[in-house]
Amino acid sequence: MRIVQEQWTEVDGRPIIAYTFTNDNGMEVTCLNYGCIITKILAPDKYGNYENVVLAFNEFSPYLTNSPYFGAVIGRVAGRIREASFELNGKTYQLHKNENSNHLHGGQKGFHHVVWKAVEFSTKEAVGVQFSYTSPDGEEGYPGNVDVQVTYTLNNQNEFIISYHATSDKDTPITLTNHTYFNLSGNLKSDILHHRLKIKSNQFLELDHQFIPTGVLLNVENTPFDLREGKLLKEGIEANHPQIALVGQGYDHPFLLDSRHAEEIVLFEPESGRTLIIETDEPGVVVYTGNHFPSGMKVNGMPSRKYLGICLETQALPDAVHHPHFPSCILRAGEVYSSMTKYTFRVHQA
Ligand code: G6D
Repeated sequence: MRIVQEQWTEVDGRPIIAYTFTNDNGMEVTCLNYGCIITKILAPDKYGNYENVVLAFNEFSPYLTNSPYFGAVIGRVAGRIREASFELNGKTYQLHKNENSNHLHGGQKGFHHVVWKAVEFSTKEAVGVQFSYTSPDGEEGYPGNVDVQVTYTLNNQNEFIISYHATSDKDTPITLTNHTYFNLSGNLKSDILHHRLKIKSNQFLELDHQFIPTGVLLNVENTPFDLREGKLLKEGIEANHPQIALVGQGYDHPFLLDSRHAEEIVLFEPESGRTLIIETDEPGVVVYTGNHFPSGMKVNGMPSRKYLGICLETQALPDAVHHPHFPSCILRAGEVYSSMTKYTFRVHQA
């Protein structure tokens, strides 16, 4: 087990450090104390080649401006909040409108733009870093002083675990996730169209033209959203379905998970044999197939294009503050928000 620190730059006079942890098999994770951004995961293919399986920038400055949230923690509330406002305990709160009239991914200064305090740790079995931040009362319009910890842990079973913990001195909505884009081909040898995705989910959320849940839960049966037996992403992305077309011919949808910690999400890339198993205690996962990237962007040093990576954002359902029939995202004052997602990297022959 090894941890290496490297200072990349400074933001507001604070050092931005890259932490690279390596397990005894050679699997490697690199992350920044800026936005808890994961910039690299080296995972083996079926021939034992370790290659990067996540989208990132090769330099820091794009993370300050036009990042599509590559690798970042998302909060206070992941997803969109309609009209950037919500009512809680009889009071209406107005959030930062950072996408038209709506609030997206925690706002202008969401957790992806925060310099986090970092404390690394290493044992015989695991290595990692604990990030922490106190979001002050009123930040981006949210109530409560919220203490957040995000812990990244890599062990020798090639499991990468993200755990989240938060407390607040006032009732407040909170939905944390990680916005890493995976591409298991390794070093972006291809896009994700020939990846296979399996999700144990019978229902997904209908979106409106602003990509915000309408509140309607749709059955996956006989639709491109039926991933229960696994599906080639190309087949789903190219399907003729109004919800696929709505978001730019792809997925950008929340799925309700039917199980917890039972291989509920499996992504497979046949050429490399890389398999990513995602298990979580969250009720949902937002699947985003990179249908929109800012033009002129370089990803891992290459010109960006559609479908270069897939996000599997395990989380509570977006816009839950406006849908009482969704699992609640309200953290009560004095209670504890706790969430964990495990990413297990394996190899399988096709
Ligand atoms: C687009 O609608 C999608 C979001 O789901 C995604 O998180 C973002 O791009 C990066 O806005």
